[in-house]
Amino acid sequence: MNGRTIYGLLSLLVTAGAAAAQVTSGIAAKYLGDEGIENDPRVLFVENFETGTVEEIGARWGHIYLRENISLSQDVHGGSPGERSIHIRNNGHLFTHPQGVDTMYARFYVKFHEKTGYIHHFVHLVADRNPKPWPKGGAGETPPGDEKFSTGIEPTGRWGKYPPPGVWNFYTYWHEMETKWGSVYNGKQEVIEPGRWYCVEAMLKANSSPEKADGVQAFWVDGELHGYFDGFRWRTTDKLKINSFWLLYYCTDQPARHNNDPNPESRVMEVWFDDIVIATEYIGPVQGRPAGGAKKARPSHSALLTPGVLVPEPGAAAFEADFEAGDGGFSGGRVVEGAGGDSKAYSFGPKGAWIWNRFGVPVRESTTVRMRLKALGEAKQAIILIWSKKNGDNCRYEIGSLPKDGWRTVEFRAMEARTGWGMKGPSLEGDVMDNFKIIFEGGEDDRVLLDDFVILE
Ligand SMILES: [Ca+2]
Ligand SMILES: [Ca+2]
Repeated sequence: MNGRTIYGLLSLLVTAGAAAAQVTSGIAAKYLGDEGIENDPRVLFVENFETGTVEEIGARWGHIYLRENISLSQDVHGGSPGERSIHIRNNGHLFTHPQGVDTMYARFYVKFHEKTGYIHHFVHLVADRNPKPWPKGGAGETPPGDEKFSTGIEPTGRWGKYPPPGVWNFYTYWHEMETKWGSVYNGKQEVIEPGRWYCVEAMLKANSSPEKADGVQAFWVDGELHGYFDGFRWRTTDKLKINSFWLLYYCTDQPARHNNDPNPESRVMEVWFDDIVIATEYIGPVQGRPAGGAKKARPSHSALLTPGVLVPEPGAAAFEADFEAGDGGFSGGRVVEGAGGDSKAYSFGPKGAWIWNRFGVPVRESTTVRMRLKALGEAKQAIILIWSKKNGDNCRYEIGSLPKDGWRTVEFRAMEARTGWGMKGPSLEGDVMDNFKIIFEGGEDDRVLLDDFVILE
C-alpha cells in the first residue's frame, strides 16, 4: 500500500509524536511579524508581495502565466505585517525554484472570493530532476521515480459533498501512484469558508534512501495539523530533490460538472495569496507584529536564475560539428550552403541525420547536447534518438514541431533522453553516449538544416 492515512490529531500523537510537536512552534515564532525571517538559514524563499510591480515579481520568481489576470491588492489578512497581497482571477500562476532539498515546507495565506466556485488545480510542491523555468505538464502520466514527484494542496468538493471551494486535500503524483491520474489524500474534512483568509501549510518529505518507503506529506490549516500521510517511496534516487513551488490557480468548468454545481454561472473565480515562506522546517502562521510596524522582506529570487545552483553547468566540448569542412561524420544528408553568412549546415530529410562512433561521452548530470535547427519545409514531431547499450533500447528526446521561422537552438541534458514514447522509461544517465540520430515527420522533399552541433561533458 502506498501511503498510510492517519485522520485526526489523537492517532497522530500516538504514532507520530515528533511531527505533532511541530504544530505549536515553528520558524515564524522566532520572527515577530515575519521580520527578518528571510535571514533564517532554514528559509529557502520568501514572498510577501510588498516589493515591486507584478512584472518584477514574475521576473524574480522566474515564471508568470496569464499576467493580465494577476494584480496587486490591498486586501490582506488580519495578522498581515504588510499592505499588499496578490490577486488572481480565472487562471494564472507564479512558478519558482527554491534550492533543492529533501524536506520542504511551504506556508501561504489564501482567500477565495466569497462567491467562489470549485477549483480544478491549486498550489503544488514539485521535485524535478530537470527543472525548467516553466511548469511542465504531465497530467495522466506516471513520472519515472528518478525524474519527478509532486503534490498539490487543493480544495475539493469531493463530488459535490461540500460547498465550493470544498475541503483541503492532497493531489499527488509519483512513480508508484495508484492510477495514472494521481492519488488523492483527504485530511480533516473542514469546509473552507469563502471570503476568509487562511494560513495553509504543506510539507513534502522525500524518502531517506531509494529502497525505503518513509516519505511523508502533511498539511496544516491556521497552524493546526489537518492531514498527515506517510509510507511513500517518492523517489528512486536521492539526486531527485524537492525544488519547485507552483502558486497555481487553475480553473475550468470541469469541477463544476464533477461536483454538480447547481449554478456555476454565478461563481466568481478569484483568489488572493500572501506571506509565502518556503523552508526546510515547520514555519507556522505569522506571529505578532514587526517591531517597526509594517515591514518588507528582502525579496527572494528563483534558484534557477543563478547558473549551476539547481542544474550543473555543462563542461567542455567533447565533440563539435559546424559542417564548414565536411560532414563531421554525419550520415543521411549532405552539407549545404545557407546557414547564414558564409556558414554551411547539414541538410537532411524525414529519415534523418545520424552519427556513430565518433565520440564516447559518459552521461553525467552536466552532459549537455546543443544544436541549431531550421525547418525548410514541414517538420513535425522531430525526435532525437540515442541508442543506449545500458537499456538495450533507443533513448528519446522529443523536440516537437519545428516552425518555419528561422533557426532554433535545441539544448538538453543527455540524461533527459529516456526510452519509450513519451520519454517515461529509463534514462540515458550513466551510459556512454556514442551515437545520435534526429528524425522528423514530413514529406519526401522536406528538409531540416542542422548546424553547430556540440556535446558538452
Ligand atoms: Ca503582503
Ligand atoms: Ca556551420
